[in-house]
Amino acid sequence: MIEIIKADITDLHVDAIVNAANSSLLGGGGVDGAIHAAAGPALLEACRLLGGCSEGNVKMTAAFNLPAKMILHTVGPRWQGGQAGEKKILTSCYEKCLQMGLAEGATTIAFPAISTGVYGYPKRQAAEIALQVISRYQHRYKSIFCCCYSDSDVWIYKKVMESLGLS
Ligand code: AR6
Repeated sequence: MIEIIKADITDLHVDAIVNAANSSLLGGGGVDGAIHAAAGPALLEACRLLGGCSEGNVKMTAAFNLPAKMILHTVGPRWQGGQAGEKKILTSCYEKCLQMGLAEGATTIAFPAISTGVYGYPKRQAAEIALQVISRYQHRYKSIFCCCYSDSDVWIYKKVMESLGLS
């Protein structure tokens, strides 16, 4: 099942939450900053051991003080106008997180709107990619949450769900 919700992803009791990180994996602003702040300093120590992560890939840590069981850290593309492979990279982020979640036994997973904050990816286009990939995996999870941080993002996701025939 695909569920569009408005929430702070750090509050969610799910098996896996996805972090929209940068390639250092050493923290930042936005959802990354919120996850590190809520998980506690042990998360940074765990991330230091991972040796970074390239765009479109994913690395996993425990979730420490968060209610989730694991964090899947993925690095989305920086928007550069759309001709720099951004779509392929963002697709890869969603696919690799969903694959790793399955491999780790997750049945519930929550995604933020990867790349749509600091990295500037147009929100509707990003939601289309997110929902296209997620729809291919929805039957392999109990719930896949699209965790929006604003009412306007919820609206965009719901519109895209309708336009893709998913609602
Ligand atoms: N829960 C859910 N969603 C959130 C939360 C939260 N607590 N906080 C922000 N969002 P961004 P990016 C939404 O900028 O664009 C960091 O510095 C936010 O409204 O967090 O992938 C990293 O270290 C937006 O819709 O990630 C990188 O350097 C979405 O999360 C860089 O930003 C993603 O916004 C990554 O940029």
